[in-house]
Amino acid sequence: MEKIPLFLIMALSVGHCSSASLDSYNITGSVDEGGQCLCTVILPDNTFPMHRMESLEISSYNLSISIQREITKIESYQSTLAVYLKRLYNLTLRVEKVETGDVSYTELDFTLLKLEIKEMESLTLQLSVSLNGSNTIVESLLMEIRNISIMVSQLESYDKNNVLAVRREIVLLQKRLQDCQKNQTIIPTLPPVIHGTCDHGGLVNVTKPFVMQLNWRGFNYKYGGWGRDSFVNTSNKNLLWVAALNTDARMMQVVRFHPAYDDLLLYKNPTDKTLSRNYDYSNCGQGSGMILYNNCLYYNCYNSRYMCRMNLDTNAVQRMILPDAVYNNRFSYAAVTYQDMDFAADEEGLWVLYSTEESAGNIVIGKLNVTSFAIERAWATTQYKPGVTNAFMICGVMYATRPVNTRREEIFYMYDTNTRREGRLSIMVDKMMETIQSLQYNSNDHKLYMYNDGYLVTYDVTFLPSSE
Ligand SMILES: *[C@@H]1O[C@H](CO)[C@@H](O)[C@H](O)[C@H]1NC(C)=O
Ligand SMILES: *[C@@H]1O[C@H](CO)[C@@H](O)[C@H](O)[C@H]1NC(C)=O
Ligand SMILES: *[C@@H]1O[C@H](CO)[C@@H](O)[C@H](O)[C@H]1NC(C)=O
Ligand SMILES: *[C@@H]1O[C@H](CO)[C@@H](O)[C@H](O)[C@H]1NC(C)=O
Ligand SMILES: *[C@@H]1O[C@H](CO)[C@@H](O)[C@H](O)[C@H]1NC(C)=O
Ligand SMILES: *[C@@H]1O[C@H](CO)[C@@H](O)[C@H](O)[C@H]1NC(C)=O
Ligand SMILES: *[C@@H]1O[C@H](CO)[C@@H](O)[C@H](O)[C@H]1NC(C)=O
Ligand SMILES: *[C@@H]1O[C@H](CO)[C@@H](O)[C@H](O)[C@H]1NC(C)=O
Ligand SMILES: *[C@@H]1O[C@H](CO)[C@@H](O)[C@H](O)[C@H]1NC(C)=O
Ligand SMILES: [Ca+2]
Repeated sequence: MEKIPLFLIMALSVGHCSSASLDSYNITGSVDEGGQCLCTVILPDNTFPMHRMESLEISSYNLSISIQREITKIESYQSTLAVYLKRLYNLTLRVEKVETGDVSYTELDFTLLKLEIKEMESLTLQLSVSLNGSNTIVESLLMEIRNISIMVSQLESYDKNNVLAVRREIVLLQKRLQDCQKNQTIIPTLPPVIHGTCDHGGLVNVTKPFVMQLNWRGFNYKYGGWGRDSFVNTSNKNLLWVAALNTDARMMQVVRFHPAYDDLLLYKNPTDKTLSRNYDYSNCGQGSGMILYNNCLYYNCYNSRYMCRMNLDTNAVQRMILPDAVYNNRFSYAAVTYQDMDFAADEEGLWVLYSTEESAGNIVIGKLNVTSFAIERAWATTQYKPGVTNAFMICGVMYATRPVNTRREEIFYMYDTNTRREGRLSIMVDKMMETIQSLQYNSNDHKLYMYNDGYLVTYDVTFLPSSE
């Protein structure tokens, strides 16, 4: 019996096993004929795969080291990611600001934004490569960065058409204007005419166009009108309105106002008035013949023979039928749609230029009584309305334009309501874009306001002296 532990120790030393596993071995003892004590130990597997176990241990150790390494890697990625996300958020905020027009953007801003986006993109790409592209967070990050990059490019290309280009144009034009003013001190000019009066001999010329800017809704909004309050004694000479029609070239749904000229230039401090209410479009406007007169916006009510008048203070909209007037694009102007009614204002009051079936499409000049909001007198001209591109009134005289070519327009026709006489004349008007969507005169500054395929343009008019 004394030998048993020896056997056991030997067996165990082979297996390098701990004593805890003793129970699992079948040990039987017996005494043979010679009185020797025999002990048999049956091991379930006498060749325990020690080498495999060892290699397993090493692998496991190797694995735990590499996992540890991956974990520290991921931790560092996560902190990098957090930084990136913060920067992305910052970028997004700034792009949004640029997009909503809260800031006046410059070329520098764009260059900076683009540089930063590029840097972020390359860093994130590196991250993605080292993570072997299997990380969804990094993938979505990359996608967001690419989205932002696309957005900035779009904004920039949009801007190229717009503010930057127009601003450069404005600077050039302003310089030319200054030059011109300097030269004018030498060249004798026509005597000045007091604004708001008719103490002159009629229209003789208009200046080169002065481009203000692109309308606030963008390049695609080619249709509409803009200007200031055209009432001689207006209480708000600084207020500017811009009515860009929807892209259907028909509906005026929203009108924007700026309190001053600088605000308009920088797209600042806008007030928008929406004319539709809960899918009711009846108070919306139709065509680009609208005008602001004595704090009221006058326009053709949508899809109707009615004239609309919205009070800017109360937002109340009054409607009045324009008897016999055709509407819904029956006799609009050449190259523009739905301008069946063209409102005009001058030193003598408010007018509406329209056509009737009886007039066979020729222009009818109606004088509006703003108290009763009705036509108090009308004059029939012999000028076919679709044969002219637009018209405006100065001192009771209607002037109409027609195209010479894509860059030039001619004021070629006039009708004097004071004498009931019509006549021909030829005053050339340079234009920036091809189509005149709206053209009206403002007696407070002797300017013509033109909406030229989305661009806001003004001209100064010159009059003959009254002695002539
Ligand atoms: C040990 O072996 C005997 C005979 O070989 C068998 O009867 C017995 O059940 C075994 N005991 C264990 C715990 O395996
Ligand atoms: C464990 O890591 C060492 C050193 O990196 C290497 O030599 C060995 O082959 C690895 N063993 C296994 C099983 O991966
Ligand atoms: C965005 O980052 C710029 C410069 O790093 C910093 O001046 C600005 O305050 C940040 N804006 C926000 C909203 O975190
Ligand atoms: C990335 O995965 C490929 C196979 O999908 C592999 O060959 C390559 O070694 C991996 N790279 C890294 C850095 O893990
Ligand atoms: C990226 O833009 C696409 C389409 O403009 C949009 O479907 C996607 O959700 C945007 N992805 C992110 C991460 O903003
Ligand atoms: C003004 O006069 C100068 C010299 O007389 C001339 O070079 C320049 O072109 C003129 N500018 C304009 C706008 O007429
Ligand atoms: C009218 O004005 C334009 C632009 O200022 C000028 O070039 C032209 O000579 C003027 N025409 C007349 C008849 O004064
Ligand atoms: C404008 O005001 C002046 C003086 O207050 C007045 O004589 C004139 O009739 C007014 N014009 C209009 C169109 O109301
Ligand atoms: C304008 O209408 C009002 C109210 O109907 C009337 O009292 C006034 O005489 C009209 N004015 C003219 C010039 O007809
Ligand atoms: Ca007009």
